[in-house]
Amino acid sequence: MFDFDCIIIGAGISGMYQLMRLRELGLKVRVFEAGTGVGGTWYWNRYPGARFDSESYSYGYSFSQELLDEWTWSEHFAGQPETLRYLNHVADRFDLRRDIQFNSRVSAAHYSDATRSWDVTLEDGSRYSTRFLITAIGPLSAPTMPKIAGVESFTGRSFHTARWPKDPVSFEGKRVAVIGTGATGVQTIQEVAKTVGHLTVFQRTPNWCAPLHNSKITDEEQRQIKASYPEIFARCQETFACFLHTPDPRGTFEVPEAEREAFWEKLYGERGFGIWQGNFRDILLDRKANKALSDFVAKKIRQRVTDQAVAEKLIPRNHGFGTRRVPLETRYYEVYNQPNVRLVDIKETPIERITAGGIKTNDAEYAFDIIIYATGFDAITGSFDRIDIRGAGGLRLKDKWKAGPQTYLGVLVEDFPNMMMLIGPHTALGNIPRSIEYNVDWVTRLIAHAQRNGVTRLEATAAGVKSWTDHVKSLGEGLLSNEVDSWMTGINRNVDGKSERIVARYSGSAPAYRERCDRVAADGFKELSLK
Ligand code: NA7
Repeated sequence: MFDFDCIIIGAGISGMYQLMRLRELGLKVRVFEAGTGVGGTWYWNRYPGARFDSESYSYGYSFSQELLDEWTWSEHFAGQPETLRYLNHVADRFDLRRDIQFNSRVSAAHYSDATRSWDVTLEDGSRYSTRFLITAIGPLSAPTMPKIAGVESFTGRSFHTARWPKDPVSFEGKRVAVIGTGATGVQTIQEVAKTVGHLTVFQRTPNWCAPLHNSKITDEEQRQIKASYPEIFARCQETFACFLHTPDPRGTFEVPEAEREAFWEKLYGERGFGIWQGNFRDILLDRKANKALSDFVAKKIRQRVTDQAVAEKLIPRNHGFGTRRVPLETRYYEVYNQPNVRLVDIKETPIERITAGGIKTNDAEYAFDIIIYATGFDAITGSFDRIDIRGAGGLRLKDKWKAGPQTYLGVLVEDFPNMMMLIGPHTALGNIPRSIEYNVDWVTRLIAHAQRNGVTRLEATAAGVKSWTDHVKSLGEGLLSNEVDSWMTGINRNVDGKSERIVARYSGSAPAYRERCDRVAADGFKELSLK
């Protein structure tokens, strides 16, 4: 009756796994993917230095023991090329490509109540009907260029980090500019600095960065990792945000000062997100605790940067440690000790325009061969906004979410029947593949339930959406991160209408999220409207 039982938009980590699970139900599924290959985030973000900040062995898929046994991560935090190879391996191993249509960007999806189905249109005008629609479009997939005059006039080469070319770009002997110092900018800067002729970093807001401490996985470590996958994933299931790290139960000031400093020293010297996710339980809630930790990290920055005027510029003043996403780095601060690297604070000297030859601030004109825009994404809702999604009665999702997203469990939206979102707004982010696997399994259970019971129209109720949205908002209260502008609070001043903070993500614990969703499923999805 329809072209497909289910259309999935996106062949990243979530779309690939969802395809596998729906095949098991015997459904006819098609994945539409804008890129020429699988991998989503890891397909698009091939900028120099792109790398995991979560331990590789906690990040890969956990659903297949054979896959775990046969894949060998080479580093504690794998670089993008290795991750993309991994995802291609998964696609081959599970024969996924036969149901994925590449080079196919979805431009519109309209629901029809008469047929209880979705009409999906691709950019080339082709159209397909489907009972169910699943968005697997990621929270960070709509890159944004800065609103700066003259971007088009630059005659050298320029790239947004999330649209990096497949062919290598050489920086040798080149004058390179990087705009943006988020997690992406930091990774890019430290890599480009290794070979560049001269590098200029344009920083608007410094971020609190911490050392990644990456290394190759030794044979002995490899043996241990492979033998302990069940424990690794069990641990991820227990922790707050599915990382290997989880908050220390002590409050910052319950611990004597010397011990506190020693604990922070230890965390600063350890791999990964421990200093952010494995710190005292109150560092992201208590202003004084947060200030004490921020002072500790500021001291580290001052120690690592030779020129103290530059160090002061690299220390954030408008937010505390961990209240924005913490970029993990490898000799990032030392980059600024190189004679061929310059930091321009554009709060002091704003960029006026991009010129044919470079960048003009209000006090100087800089010449460049290459400009790199590490300016981030229209996060969380941006990837939805770019598709003309219309639900029952022609209601636009963009209008529905004008004042911020409203969802049921982050998966369903009232008035948008038969549409399910993977890692949509109001879901747990954290160690994303762990959240993805849960999300996909839950959606699969819902579709199986619909199949078994002859349900052809499933929808969140108004009460269900209100209760979940209120819950998500209340969880965000008191969090210092919700008092700060960042992509996590929905701010992107390069996009019209995105300058007011919203509560866009679920900030409770992942175990609590799963418990809530499990209850709904165990209860036969009675909280939904099923017809
Ligand atoms: P982010 O974290 O949103 O960072 C974007 C950076 O670009 C940030 O430093 C911005 O400064 C800067 N930016 C954005 N627009 C401008 C303009 N117009 N002028 C100057 N500077 C600008 O994106 P990332 O890609 O680094 O990271 C996103 C997530 O991907 C990351 O958290 C990981 O989870 C993976 P601002 O801070 O707004 O002043």
